[in-house]
Amino acid sequence: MFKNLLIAASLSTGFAASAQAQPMDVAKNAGCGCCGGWIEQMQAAGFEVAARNISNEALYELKLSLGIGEEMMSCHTASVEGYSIEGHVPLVDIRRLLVERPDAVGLAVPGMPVGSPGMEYGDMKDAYDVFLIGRDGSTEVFASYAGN
Ligand SMILES: [Cu+2]
Repeated sequence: MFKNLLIAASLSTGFAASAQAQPMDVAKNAGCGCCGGWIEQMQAAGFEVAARNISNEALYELKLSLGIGEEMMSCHTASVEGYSIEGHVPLVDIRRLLVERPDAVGLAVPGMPVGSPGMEYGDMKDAYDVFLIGRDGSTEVFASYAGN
C-alpha cells in the first residue's frame, strides 16, 4: 500500500517537474510511422527525445546487444536512464519503472498491438502485456492491458 502511494506521488510530481526534461534516445527505422506516434506522446509527457534512424539490420543487432530477445522485439528501441524501452510501452509503465528502478534491462511490448500508444486505430484495442526483461534474459509480466 505504501509503495503504491509512493508511486502515485512520484507519478504526479514527475508530470509537474517536466520543465526539467528527461533525455530519451530512440533508435528506429526511417519508415516507421507508429514509432513517431509513440515519440510524440513521450515528448508531450516531458521527455526530451533524440531520435535516430538506422537500418533494420542495425536495429536488430542493437536490440540483441541490449539484451532484448527476438520474442520481445518490436519496432523502435528507446533508452532512458540506463533502461531499454522496446516498442509501444505506455507512459505510465515507464514512469513506474523509473520509480521502482528494478535491476533489469527494461520494458518491452513485443510486436505492435493495436491500441497501444502510437498504435491507435479508432477505439480498437488488442489485449497486450508489458514485460520486464531481466538481465539474465528472463521476462515477467509488468502490466497487462485488456482488449475490446
Ligand atoms: Cu510501432
